[in-house]
Parts: sequence; structure tokens; C-alpha cells
Amino acid sequence: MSSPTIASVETIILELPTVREHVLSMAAINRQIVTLVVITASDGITGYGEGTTIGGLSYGDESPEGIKLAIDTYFAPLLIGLPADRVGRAMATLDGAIVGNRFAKCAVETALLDAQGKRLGVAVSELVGGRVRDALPVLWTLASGNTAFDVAEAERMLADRRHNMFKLKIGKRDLIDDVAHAGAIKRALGDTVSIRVDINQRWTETVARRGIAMLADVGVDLVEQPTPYRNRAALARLRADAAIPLMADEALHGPADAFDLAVRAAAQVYSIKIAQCGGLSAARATAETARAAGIDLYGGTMLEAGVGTAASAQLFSTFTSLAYGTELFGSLLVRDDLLAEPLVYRDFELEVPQGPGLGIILDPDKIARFRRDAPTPRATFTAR
Ligand code: MUC
Ligand code: MG
Repeated sequence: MSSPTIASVETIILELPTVREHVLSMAAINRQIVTLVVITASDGITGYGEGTTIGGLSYGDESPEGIKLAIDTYFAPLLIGLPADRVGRAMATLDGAIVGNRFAKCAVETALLDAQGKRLGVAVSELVGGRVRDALPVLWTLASGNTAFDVAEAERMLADRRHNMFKLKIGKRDLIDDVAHAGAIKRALGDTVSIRVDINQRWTETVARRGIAMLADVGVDLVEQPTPYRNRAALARLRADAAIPLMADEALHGPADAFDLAVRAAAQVYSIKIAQCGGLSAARATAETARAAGIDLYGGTMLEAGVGTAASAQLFSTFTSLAYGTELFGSLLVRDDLLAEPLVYRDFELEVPQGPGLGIILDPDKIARFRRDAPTPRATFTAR
């Protein structure tokens, strides 16, 4: 029997309002912009992928509009006609012809894997290494910009048994204020609750050295990407002196970075993100590199909605060790997701969908309602 071939590649930009403003050191967002990729094969099977970033071009060098443009203009002509059941070959074709564009590649690989999983009747986790767990610990980011609001939000999450680990977004205010904010939250929530911070590259090495020591003193247990991602030497110097572990996030764009950071002993923990690595296969290779180097893993997010969150969950469910859990809460940050049935968050964990492919079903009415080219488009984010 001949292989089904890739028949169409469609991209749709959607705008999903968030439950509250999400304030990071480089941008504040009140809606998440999702580039949905829809790939249909000649056998009639459709797969979905998601290309999502944070705050337009303020986080990385791909925007939602750029992802759409790259896929429509350059990826689609290369993909049409290729065997739909040879995901590795399709990705090798893209990698051979297209430099970078990791978020776009991730969205396409996700859609191809979703379709192939549906074709074979298996979950995507079985196509990318094999599932070892059915639920993933998941934290919540407290990022309203207000300490009292954050404490109340965390207390609600604890009472609902939704999250018992929290990440704080800091780096925008003075160091003293950020440390006071982190300390107040830690004191209010108590010793059993893990508090981590993410600086999103905002500090200089000198500020980071002071900041990490002060944060350790108030009970923070992990510091994520304190300094600009290109300065690996600074990260390594900080790590050598730090009383608490450092985690690389923006510095990690795939297995080569994982290797180089490991050689430099620049971080004890890696945040693995499928989009930042360029897809699930590249993210798996990144995680394997970490494992070989004795570096702990954390399942990161670009605040993707349901499709990207399910794809990340499928991959992270294959990791034998996930010492710092995950932050796959993007589907909860949006007021309404694109899914017909919501993802299940229970007892501080996200259940990894069980069905074929990504294990999710998209709701066409929600796609119609939230697409940017629907009748009433809205503003996107505030640059900081
Ligand atoms: C980041 O840099 O980690 C993940 C969680 C969150 O609140 O923001 C993202 C991005
Ligand atoms: Mg981060």
C-alpha cells in the first residue's frame, strides 16, 4: 500500500484572552496569540500543531505572524506531497532547507506527529520514546505584578489542590523590591511550598550574584535564567558560587546548547521547551544530552494553549526523571482554550492525554470565535 501524502498545510492566528494580566520582565500580556497549524494528508487524517511565543517579538526572534509567514511561504511548498507517515523525513527536509525557525518547525512536527499517532492509533508519547508516566507535576506562575494578589491566588490554588509549586516572574523592579516580594510570598505560603524565580535574562552578572544570595536567604529554591542567554560564561561563574540551583531557559535552543552548557557547568537544571528546541524530537535529544551530563530536567512552556501543552505533556511523559516537575499550565492561563474537552488538572498534576495522537479534540466553534481574522480583532500586549 502506498504512503499517504501531505495534502494541505494551513495556519490560523488566534487570540485567546488570559484569566489576568501576566507580567514578565520584558512584556505584560492579557491575551495569548496562538498560531495553529493544521496539516491534512491524502488519507483524510488531520493533525494539529501550535506555534506560540510570549509578547510578540519580546521573548524570542519568532513572532506569531512570522511563524505563519514562514510556514505558508517556505515550509508548505516543501511539505506538500511528502509521505505523511514519515515524520522524521519531513523534518529532515525542513532542516536541510530552512535555517532556524524553531517554533515554526515545532508546530509542524507536532501536527505531523498528531496525524501519525491518529493513523497508527497510538499516543504521540509512543512515537517519541515511550511513556513512563501518565501525570506530570505542574506549577503555576504568580505574575500579576502585585504581592497580595499573588499570595491570594496561590492560596486558592493550594486549596483547590491545583498547584503546590510556584514560579515568580521578577527582574523588572529593583532587586530589593523583588527579594521582598519573593520573601513575602514564601513566608505566607510556608516551608512545604516550592518557590522558584524567573528573571528572563534581566540582570547583569553583578546584580545576579547579589540577587541569588538574597533569594536563597528568603527560601527561594531555584533561579531561572538570571542573565542574558548569550553570556554562558557569566551563568557558569554564577552557578559556581550559587547556594541554590540555576536553571537555563532562554540559553537552551536544542542539543548543541545542552552540550555546550554542560561542558561549561553553567546550570544544574535545564528547562526543556519543545518550541525553543525546534520540535519534540530535538527536545528529546536535548533532554538526553542533559541526562548524560547529570543535569536535572524541568518541563518548560512558552505558555502554549491546549495543543502545545498536550504536545509538551506527550514528550515530558517519556522522561524517566523530571526532578523539578513542569510548568504546563498554559491551558489554564487562557480563559477559554480551543479544546472540546479541557485538559485534566488534578492533585497538583496534569494528566497526560491517553487517546491517539495528541489525545485532544479541537472545537471548531472556538477556532471560529478566537481567530484573529474573526469580525472583532483586539490589541495584543504591552511592551515593557
Ligand atoms: C519562561 O520564560 O519561562 C513560562 C512560564 C511563564 O510564566 O512564562 C513562561 C516563560
Ligand atoms: Mg523562563
